[in-house]
Amino acid sequence: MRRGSIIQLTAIGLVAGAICTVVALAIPWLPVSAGQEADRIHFVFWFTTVICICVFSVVAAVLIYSVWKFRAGPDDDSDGPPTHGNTQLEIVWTAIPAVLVTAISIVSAIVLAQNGHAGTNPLIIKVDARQFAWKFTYPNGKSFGFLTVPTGRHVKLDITSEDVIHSFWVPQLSQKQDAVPGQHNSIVITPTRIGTYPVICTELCGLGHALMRSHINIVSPAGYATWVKQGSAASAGPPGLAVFQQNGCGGCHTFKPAAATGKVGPDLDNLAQLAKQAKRGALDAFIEESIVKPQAYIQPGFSDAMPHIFGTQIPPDKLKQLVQYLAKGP
Ligand code: HEC
Ligand SMILES: [Cu+2]
Repeated sequence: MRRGSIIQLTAIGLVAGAICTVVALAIPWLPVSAGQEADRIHFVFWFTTVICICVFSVVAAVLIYSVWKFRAGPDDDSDGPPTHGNTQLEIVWTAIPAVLVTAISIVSAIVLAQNGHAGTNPLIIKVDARQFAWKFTYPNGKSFGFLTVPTGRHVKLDITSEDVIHSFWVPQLSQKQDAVPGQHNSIVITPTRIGTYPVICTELCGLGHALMRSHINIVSPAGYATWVKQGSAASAGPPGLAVFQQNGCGGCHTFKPAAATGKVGPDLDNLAQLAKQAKRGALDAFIEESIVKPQAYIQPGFSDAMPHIFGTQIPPDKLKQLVQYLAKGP
C-alpha cells in the first residue's frame, strides 16, 4: 500500500472516531452514579464504548475509502477482478474481535462478582413490592414507604413481592432486580452520593404500574443514625410528626418541634414569615401547595430540589395532619 493511502485511511478513521467520541461524550447517556456498584457498571459501559468507537473508526475508514477510491468510472461496465478470500486478513479480523470480546467478558465478570459482594456486616433491608407500592422494612422491624440509607456502607436489599412480578430500579444505582412472589432476590448497594433519587417499578405490573414509585434518601452515616432514632420514636408525639419523619422531610429542612436540622431547604421554623413574603394565600394553603406542588413557588435563594412526589405519596388525611403540624410552628 502506498504511503499516501495509509495517511488518507488514517485521516478518515480519526475523523469518524472524533465524531463518535463527541456523540458519546456530549450527550449525558447515563444518570449520575450514586453508588460504588453503579461506578463499576459505568466503567464497563465506557470500556465497551471505547472499544466500539475504535472498531467503528477502522470499519468506517475502510468503507469510506473504498467507496471513494474504487468507485467504477461512468463508462466502466466491466466486472471487478475475481478475488478468492484473504487468509491473512481473515485471521486478523477474527483474532482481534475475539480478544476484545474476551476482554469485555473478563471485565464484566469481575464487576459482577464485586457488585455481588456484601461484605461481612451489610445493612439488610427487606423490600416488599405489591400493587402498587413499595415497603421497606429495617432490622428494627419498622417499615416505611421510602428507603433511607447511609453512604459508605454495603446495603443488601432482600427483595420479594406479595402479588405479581415487579422490579426494583433506581437509575442512579444502575441495578435492576425482579421482585417475584415466593422468592427472595437480592442486590447490594453501596451509596456514595447524598441526595434523593427515584425508586421505580420497571416491570409492567398492572393498571397502577406507572404510579408505583417511591424514593431513596441517601444520607450521611450521622444523618442515618439520627433518622433511625427519630423513626423509632415516630409513634410518640403528634400525628403530623410521624408523617414528617416517615417522608424524610427532616433530611432537608430544619424544624425544631421535630428536632430536624436539615439545611437543603428553607428553615420551616419561619414558615409563617415565609408564607407572608410569598403572598400565596393563607398559611395552610401555602404549606399544602409547597408540599404537593413545590415547583409552584420556589423560595428565593433555593432551587427546585424538593421531590415532586409527595402529592401522590402522602394520603389526604396524613397530608392534613402534616400541614396542621407545620402550621402550628415551633
Ligand atoms: C431533598 C430535599 C427536600 C426534601 C426531602 C423536602 N424538602 Fe421541602 N423544600 C426543599 C427545598 C430545596 C425547598 C425550597 C424550594 C421550594 O420552595 O420549592 C423546599 C420548600 C419547602 C416548603 C416551602 C417553603 C418556602 O418558603 O417556600 C415547605 C413548606 C416544605 N419544603 C416542606 C417539606 C415537607 C413537609 C417535606 C416532607 C414531606 C419536605 N419539604 C421534603 C427541599 C426538600
Ligand atoms: Cu410494579
